[in-house]
Amino acid sequence: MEENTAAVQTPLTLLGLGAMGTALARAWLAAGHPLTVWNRTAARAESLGAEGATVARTAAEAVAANRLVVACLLDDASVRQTLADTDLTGRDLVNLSTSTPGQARALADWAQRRGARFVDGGIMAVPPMIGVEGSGGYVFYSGSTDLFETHRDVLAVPAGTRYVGADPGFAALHDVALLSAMTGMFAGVAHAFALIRREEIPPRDFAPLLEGWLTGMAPFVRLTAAQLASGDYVTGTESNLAMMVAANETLLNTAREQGVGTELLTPYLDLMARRLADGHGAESDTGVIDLLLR
Ligand code: FVH
Repeated sequence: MEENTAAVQTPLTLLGLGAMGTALARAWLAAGHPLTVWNRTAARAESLGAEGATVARTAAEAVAANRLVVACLLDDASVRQTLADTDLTGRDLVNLSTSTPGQARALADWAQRRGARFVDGGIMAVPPMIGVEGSGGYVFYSGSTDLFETHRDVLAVPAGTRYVGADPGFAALHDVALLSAMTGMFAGVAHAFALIRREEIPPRDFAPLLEGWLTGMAPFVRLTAAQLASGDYVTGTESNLAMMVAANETLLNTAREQGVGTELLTPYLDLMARRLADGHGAESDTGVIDLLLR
């Protein structure tokens, strides 16, 4: 993250002052960047006005104020609504609102047709991590390389930056891929806590065991990547599908014994069983990925 220095003071506009937008605004103000803000509900901009931001009355006025315009709004629809009556000619638009890759690509097309350069971003952080050195938070960016290079320093103020390519959909794709993996992990965690829920196992004692196990298992993603790259799902496999599918019966039976639903487990276990039935027992579960592709 940038030092609080007068040397780099790119003026910019921020549209959207929700929890994330407000955190971004405070980080840029703290770093000395002249900031114009706009929010649909004007009252949310008042405190930032008192902290040094210029508060625009309309989105059009905010966009007109600076070349660099950042949107951090609820979703794609709110970005479209907000930008509908603005003049984007000559603007560098950075969209940090969560979107699908398709929405990001369509927005990029739309913005470019209106005379703007465009970069999409996927924020891998929660508001308390924004502007905090060493928090580990970062933002995936993709789209116009020129825009990203021009504004790399100011974009690095709130959180680290990872530029993942000229395709404007790639930031959203990376973002959603990581969020989807996290969702699967949360599902597994919910099931694990449900298994012990009625026993005299304090969740607080169980939590460090769970954390340690998940941390220990995380590097397996590198084996998956290596197998996908080579197309060989056997080499490097230590726990093969035949063994895992057999063990899955114990997972399901334990859930039944504990009076716990299996709905969080069965979608994945069913795919493993299908892959085994297709004759891939010596492989790891990397082949499940191929079953998912439609
Ligand atoms: N907060 C988080 O933990 C996550 C971390 C990862 C990234 N997400 C994404 O960031 C976008 C903004 O999230 P947020 O936390 O700021 O969200 P809210 O606090 O709910 O604020 C939403 C803002 O969007 C404005 N808004 C909503 N609908 C419209 C609309 N139709 N037209 C104009 N503005 C709209 C809303 O305005 P208001 O309700 O105050 O008038 C807020 O400024 C988001 O994509 C997350 O997925 C955050």
